Amino acid sequence: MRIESVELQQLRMPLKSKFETSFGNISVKDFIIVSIHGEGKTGYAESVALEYPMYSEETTGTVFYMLETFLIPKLLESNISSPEELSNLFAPIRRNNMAKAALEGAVWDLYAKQKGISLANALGGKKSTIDVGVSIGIEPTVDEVLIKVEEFLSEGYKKIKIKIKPGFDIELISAIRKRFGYSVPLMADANSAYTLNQVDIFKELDQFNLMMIEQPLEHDDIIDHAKLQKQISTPICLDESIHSADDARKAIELGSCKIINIKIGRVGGLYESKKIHDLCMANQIPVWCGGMIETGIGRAHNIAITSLPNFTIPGDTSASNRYWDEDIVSPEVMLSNPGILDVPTSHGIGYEIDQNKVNKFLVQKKSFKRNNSIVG
Ligand code: OSB
Ligand code: MG
Repeated sequence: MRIESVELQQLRMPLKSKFETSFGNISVKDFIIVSIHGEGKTGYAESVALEYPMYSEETTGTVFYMLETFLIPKLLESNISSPEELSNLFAPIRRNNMAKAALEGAVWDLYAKQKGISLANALGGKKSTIDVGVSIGIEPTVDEVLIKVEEFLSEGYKKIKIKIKPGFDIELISAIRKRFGYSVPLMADANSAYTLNQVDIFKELDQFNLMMIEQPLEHDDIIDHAKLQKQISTPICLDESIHSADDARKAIELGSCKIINIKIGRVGGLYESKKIHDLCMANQIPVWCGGMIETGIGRAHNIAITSLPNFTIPGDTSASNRYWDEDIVSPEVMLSNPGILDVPTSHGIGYEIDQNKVNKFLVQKKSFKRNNSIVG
């Protein structure tokens, strides 16, 4: 593949309304768009790190630093023939998965565009549509969550994910079941807010027949999760704890989870996501695609990976209007039918980037050329 230059654009985009989790609030998405040019085509991806190191240790600032200092120079001094080769190229650099994934994703889009195929096809995805769900944040009251659940159910979302934290869990889930019944595909995400000492809460949650409980315990744990899974019937799904196919293998071996949430950024890119997908498929562990409050660029990447066959559970890739008054892609990501997104068939990610809209939120911009010099 011919890669000539890379551009970073940092944006700050306000959310329609604040999104609260057990680790904190998000009201602005501070992120980076990576554009890679070659052979007259441009590949795009966005970094999913948050402004503060609340979900993981990475931030928009660390991603920018890692990209400009190490990852982009490495890419521009190498000659790769396919995106899979980035895995070895970046291996000497420890962790910083979201930074790696942002660059790798843009290379994948460029690769697909240079080949004249969709990103989904480049990854081996066969589905033409995907079923999607929605993630609902913590609200000041149970009633306010119920209003959101009602709103998103009316849009046809096929999975409702509810954020919980100690003191805002059993009563909340019970109220949702009471109001909307047991046929609603419902799950809870704790974002590491509990410890093994609180096993009784999870035993009580078992009665609500949740599809799964996501990351109840520490962000870096797979041992206590295995102990918890032995004591409860609700399947545990791991998010924060899984950073690679090797992590997934160990968690499966220990019995730490029965389901895995794959986030492209958290695991270092599309190639690693595919490896986790394949490993889980071979072990009868279903997967679904998580979200990081992405704009349409990141959503397009999520849609493409979800077209692989073992993504059998609806993910968190909701439509653009879930978080944005106006997205920066055209067309916006829209449900084609209730709870369904079409997998684009045009080249690459299948969405155009609207630079006029990008400019409205632009904070800084930097370009890098093949001879390694910063040009602007
Ligand atoms: O734990 O899945 C999570 C958002 C930011 C950080 C972590 C998580 C989330 C979400 C929202 O649940 C997913 C989305 O709608 O993009
Ligand atoms: Mg999660």
